[in-house]
Amino acid sequence: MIKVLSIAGSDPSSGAGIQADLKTFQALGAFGMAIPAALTAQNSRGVSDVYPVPPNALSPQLGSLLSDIRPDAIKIGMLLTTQSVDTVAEAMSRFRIRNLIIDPVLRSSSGRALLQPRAITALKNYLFPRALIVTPNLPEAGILAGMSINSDSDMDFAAGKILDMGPSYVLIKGGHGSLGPATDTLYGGKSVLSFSTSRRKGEFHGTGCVLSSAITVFIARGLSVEKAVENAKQFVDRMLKTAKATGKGKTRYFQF
Ligand code: PXL
Repeated sequence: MIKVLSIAGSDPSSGAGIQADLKTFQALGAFGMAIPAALTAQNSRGVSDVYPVPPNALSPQLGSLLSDIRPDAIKIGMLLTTQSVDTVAEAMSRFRIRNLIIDPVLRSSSGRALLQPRAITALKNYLFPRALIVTPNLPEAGILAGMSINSDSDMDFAAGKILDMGPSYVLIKGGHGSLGPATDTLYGGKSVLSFSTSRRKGEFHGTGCVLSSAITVFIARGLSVEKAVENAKQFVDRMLKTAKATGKGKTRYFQF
């Protein structure tokens, strides 16, 4: 049995966040677990509010679970506050977690801050050094590296800056680019690897959550980072084909 844990935000509409992570874990045959580290109010039209989970509610969830069950890999998503970043980092250190996949969620598609600006430094300083992979999209990579990314060489430079923060690998997701195929670029291995799938028209909810959760399952199974990313990217591409508008908004949700 492969056991995986998501520590991330709650999306009641369940296209993103811990709910989407659990669906992904289930779809890929793993035993999924989830700890909400932040809450959102949202639907298919976007995020209308965010609420922190205070450290005195987050820390015992981590301590109780991790002192009993050891996940084969852990995914971290939306954390919202510096306090959540610190609390999660402390637990990752205390339980010596190694297969750590971090999706550095900064904003929702609708533009809401999902990580407070002052928490970005804590994420970089206390969690990135423990990460096997971090998976920013292009705008997130620019913010993390403190630069604007307008070319492939900018992206290479930003990836170098993020790798200097301590993760073994960084996967920069190009889906937010405007032209050509959806290409994700993996840095940190012997060579830079690109993974391309055809660009699907429309707006999709939770793509980054599902990708990072799928990577987490494949890492938990013992695959190399390169193979885990390739398999996860193929999984997301398959899910994109059957995604459907689910509420009144036009964003499409994966149908597991
Ligand atoms: O897709 C980013 C994301 C991650 N986690 C939660 C979210 C969102 C986007 O809305 O709500 C909980």
